[in-house]
Amino acid sequence: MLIAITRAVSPTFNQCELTHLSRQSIDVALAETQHQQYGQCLRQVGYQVQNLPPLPACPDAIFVEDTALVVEELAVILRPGAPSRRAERESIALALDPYRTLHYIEAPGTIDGGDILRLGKTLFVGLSPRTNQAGLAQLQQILEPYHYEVVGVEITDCLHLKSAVTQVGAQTLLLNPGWVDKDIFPEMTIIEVDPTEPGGANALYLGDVVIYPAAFPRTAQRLHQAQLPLQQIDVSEVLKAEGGVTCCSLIFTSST
Ligand code: CIR
Repeated sequence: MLIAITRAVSPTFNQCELTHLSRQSIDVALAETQHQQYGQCLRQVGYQVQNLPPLPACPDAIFVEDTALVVEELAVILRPGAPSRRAERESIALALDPYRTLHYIEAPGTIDGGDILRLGKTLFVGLSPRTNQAGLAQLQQILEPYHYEVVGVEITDCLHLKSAVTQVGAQTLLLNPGWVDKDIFPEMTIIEVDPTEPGGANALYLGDVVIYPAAFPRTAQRLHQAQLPLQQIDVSEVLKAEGGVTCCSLIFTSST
């Protein structure tokens, strides 16, 4: 069974963390509608969507990706780099507990899930202001028995590694070369974002479908040209909060 864990928009979404963007007013009602459409997209692809209740005390709680890493063998409850986001962990742990054995990143380690790009058995981990070496070392230790390789990656000028690069095909990445070095991925075909759309590197690859923000039409054209099966979606309000399409779900398979 394909599972997607999501979380409803916080009524306090306008108080979200911002690092590289200046604050623009978020229309919370519109964000809710867009979030429902996002959930609908996942359902159409075959995911059973488990939408958790909002956490009003946590403005950024819609971005469930940052709180956990789920692999086949286990789940890791991450420790987000922004202190305002740490209270999101508890309910994510409760939601994942039925599906996986849980491991935890402990202080002083920090990792945001937006910094983890998984390609097969390799996990590339962005060394962003949200993710530190202690967090990376703990992740390595947790995953070593299962033969995952954890590789630290330098990024510049963006929030997370997956702001700069995401998977869009079995052997294809979508990447902003200004934010991450494409030579880190020599075995992959690279599609670069259109230079006028630096924030366009975050796509959600689901095998048969690539969910992609409507806000980046020029980059979308490049993805169409590569014959990737795009499903475009309006996520304008999430983009104002420095989020993207990967951030709003935790995607995994379950045997139960
Ligand atoms: C934050 O700064 O934590 C949120 N406003 C945005 C998090 C986006 N998450 C992600 O890209 N994985």
